[in-house]
Amino acid sequence: MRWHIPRSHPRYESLKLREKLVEAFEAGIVVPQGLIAHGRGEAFDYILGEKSHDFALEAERATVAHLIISKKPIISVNGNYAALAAEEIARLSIETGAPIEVNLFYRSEERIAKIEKLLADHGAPKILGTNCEKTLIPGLESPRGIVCKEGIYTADFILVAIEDGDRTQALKRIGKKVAAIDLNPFSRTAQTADITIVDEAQRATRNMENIAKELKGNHDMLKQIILKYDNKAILSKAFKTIMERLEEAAAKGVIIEF
Ligand code: PTJ
Repeated sequence: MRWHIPRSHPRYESLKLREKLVEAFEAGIVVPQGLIAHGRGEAFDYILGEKSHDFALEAERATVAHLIISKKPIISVNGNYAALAAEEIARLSIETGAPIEVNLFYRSEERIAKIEKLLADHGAPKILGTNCEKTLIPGLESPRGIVCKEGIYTADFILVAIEDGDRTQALKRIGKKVAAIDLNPFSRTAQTADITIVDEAQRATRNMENIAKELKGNHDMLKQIILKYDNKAILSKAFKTIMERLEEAAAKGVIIEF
C-alpha cells in the first residue's frame, strides 16, 4: 500500500479498495475507465449501506449452486474484478471447481497476461486467456467478444462482474446462463442477467467462497436453491431496499450519529 490508511478511519474498507485499484492501475491491470466505473459502484454501495443484504446473499447462493452443479461453468474476470478480488476469485475457483477466463473490454494481450499472473500468484488452478484457441461471440462487436473456445464459448454457466452493458445480453442470445455482480440494479447487465448479485464484488466473492465451503457436498440442497430462485423478486428487493433507505434519509434528514 502506498498510502497508510488508519484503521480508525470511518471509511477504511472503502479507501482500502480504492488503494487496491490505484495500485492495479499503476501496474497496468486496471484501465483508467475502470477507476471511473468503480466510482459508480461506490455510489450505489454507499446508498445500500456497504453491506451484503439478504437479496444479495440469496443471489450468491444461487450462483454458487450453478458453479458447482453446471456441466461447464466459468468465472469471467476483467481488470477491476482481478484488482479488487484476485485472492477471493482464486479461492472461489478452488472451492467450486469452476475455471477462470480473463476477458477484457479494453483488451490487450499484455493486460491479459498480467491478470493471469496475478490470479496464478493467488493460487488459481485453471486460468484461460492468452493460452487458448480464440473465437467470437456472435453479435458482440467490442473486443470483449473475443473468447476462448474451451472457456466462455462452450460454457453453460458464466459468472461475470463489473461488466459493461451489452455482453450479458449477447451471452444470453447464444443460450448461456449468466450471473452478474453489479451494484447498480438499473444497469443493462443487472437487468438482463439470470442471477443478479447486487453487492460489492470483493464482498460478494468472499461470501460465495464461504457458501461453497458450506454447501458443496449437498447436491439436493443446491438443486433446491436453483429451483426456488426468482431473479425478478431479487431485483425488486434491491430496489425496495434503496427506496426504504432513501425514504428514511428523506424523513430524518440526518442519519449518521456523530
Ligand atoms: O478491465 P476491462 O478492460 O474489461 O474494463 C472493465 C470496465 C470496468 C472498465 C468496464 O467493464 C466498464 O466500463 O464497466 P461499466 O460499464 O462502467 O460498468 C461497471 C458496472 O459495475 C457499473 O454498473 C458499476 O455500478 C458496477 N460496479 C463498479 N464497481 C463495482 C461494481 N459492482 C460491484 N462491485 C464493484 N466493486
